Amino acid sequence: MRNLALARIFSEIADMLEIKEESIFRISAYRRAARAMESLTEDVAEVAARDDLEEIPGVGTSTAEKIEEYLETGKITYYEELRASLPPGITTLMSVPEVGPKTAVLLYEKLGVTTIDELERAARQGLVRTLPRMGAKTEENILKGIELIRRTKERLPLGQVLPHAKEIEDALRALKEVKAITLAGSIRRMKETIGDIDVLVTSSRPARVMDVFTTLPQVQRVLAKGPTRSSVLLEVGIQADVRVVKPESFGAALQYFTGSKEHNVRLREKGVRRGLKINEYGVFRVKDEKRVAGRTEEEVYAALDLPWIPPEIREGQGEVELAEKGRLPRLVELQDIRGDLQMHTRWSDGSDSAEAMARAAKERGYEYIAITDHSQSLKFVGGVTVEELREHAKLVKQVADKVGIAILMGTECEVHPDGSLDYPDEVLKELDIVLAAVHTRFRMSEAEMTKRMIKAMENPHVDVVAHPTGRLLGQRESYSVNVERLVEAARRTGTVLEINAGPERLDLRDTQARMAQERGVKLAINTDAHTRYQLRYMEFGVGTARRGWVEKKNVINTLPLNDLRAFLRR
Ligand code: DGT
Ligand code: CA
Ligand code: CA
Ligand code: ZN
Repeated sequence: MRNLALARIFSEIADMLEIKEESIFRISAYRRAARAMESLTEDVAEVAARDDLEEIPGVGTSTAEKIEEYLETGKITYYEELRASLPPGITTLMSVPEVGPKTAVLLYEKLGVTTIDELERAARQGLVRTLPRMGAKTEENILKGIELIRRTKERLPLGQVLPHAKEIEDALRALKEVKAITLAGSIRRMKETIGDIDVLVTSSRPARVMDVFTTLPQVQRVLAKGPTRSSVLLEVGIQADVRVVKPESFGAALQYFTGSKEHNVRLREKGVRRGLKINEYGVFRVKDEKRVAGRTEEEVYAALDLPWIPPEIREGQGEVELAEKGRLPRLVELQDIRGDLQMHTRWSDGSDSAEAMARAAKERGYEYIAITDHSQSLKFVGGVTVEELREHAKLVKQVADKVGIAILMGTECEVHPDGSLDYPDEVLKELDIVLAAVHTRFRMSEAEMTKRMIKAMENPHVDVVAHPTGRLLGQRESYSVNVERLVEAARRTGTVLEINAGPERLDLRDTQARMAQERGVKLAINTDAHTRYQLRYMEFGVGTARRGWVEKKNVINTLPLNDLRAFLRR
């Protein structure tokens, strides 16, 4: 799929136009196009083949032409020309959080910096602070930003990797020589970032599988090719490994290569105590090497007197002990989700109408949704005024009737630095659901931020705290906040904490969600969709919840509508 490559190009074009101080309309058109490419669920080449590019929200005539040029020729002339007109490396510098277009140009012109390594050196030597408008604080933030991209560079967010992994899986499954195929490794465990893609196959002709795999169009470079195992580097910048195993070993291999290492160590220890050896080929009796299991994963666990353990909790965090006692939690499943309680429309910064969102939600089989646009002070994302909010509430009723889905009228209400909310109580009172969130003034001390958020939770109209820590994977650390104290306050005030399913958020993260559940806090799993396509992010939120051992009974958007309404009214 070329979608992500195009997203990257459009966002780089926007960066370059920003450097050139072009009109903000053109810049935001490219940013919108980049976002559209990122969230498009089908292959952009297929949309182009139907001649429907301009139907994609966020794609206009000019960007559609560029997409076609790219699909036909593999490049975009306009992009190449822009690049050639700027000093080298400027957009690379802009990939560092804290470095905007003006700063990038300044760094290049005054310090001759063109790479991230050079930028790091200059910052360490204290040269950055000597530039106009910069100080020691900016310099320190630049170094932190560099460290952040270094740390996350070799791993990619699950949401970015999974579509590519599924493409490979589908391409190989289509071969008549392939009998069984599954994704293993951290993808199967739904970890928030992925180091590489692991695929397992059983096949009558391994050599054919290897040939097809190593010549897939997504492959940039073949790293290793063998008779039953190959590794490639994909265009998106991640490695993929495919292994062909024997049918009698498929379950054992799946168990082994799903990991985690820590989980596997626990199992092997358990095996040793029973005179069993466990490896990727099967489970064997030590005394006579007899194979006792291997064809299915269930068999492997059963050989150890264990029930099958869901991949998401195979992290060596107590799951084996619980399985021994037969007390594994009943983890929430995607099918349990009856609605999505955070989404944005064109009324603030979303790309679709409330009706389009409602229709897409209904198609997913949801019983209800909440429309939660941004509140009035967030002008940069089209925050909704009180008058507009009341108007929207009326419109939402009509949309609900027309589409045939229940719609809760809500808001994602900004929490001011002093902990007060962005709408007065009498307005909040009229809404079906109030999400409170922080999008401004991130740089408070931990004590101040914690106080700010707890104050918001103490408002009786606040039902949910959205993306409680504010982190953006690989882009921004969470703001300083004491999550334990948030959880404690949530329990005390009966406030629900969100697991935001956006692949760059996943916030609360797995371990925090687990702590919240243990301390008696209810959770909501919401996509925060800004286009109708992003409703599919629910999968990542559910994956994160499962990794946090979260049970259905603790997730409010698994409740039938009436129970949910009663819960929100309490
Ligand atoms: P990743 O790729 O870093 O996101 O994480 P994984 O878990 O996919 O790790 P990966 O790809 O290195 O290996 C896949 C699985 O194979 C891993 O979860 C457990 C198993 N595995 C790999 N190497 C070892 C090892 O040295 N010992 C054991 N027990 N298991 C291993
Ligand atoms: Ca892996
Ligand atoms: Ca691997
Ligand atoms: Zn938001």
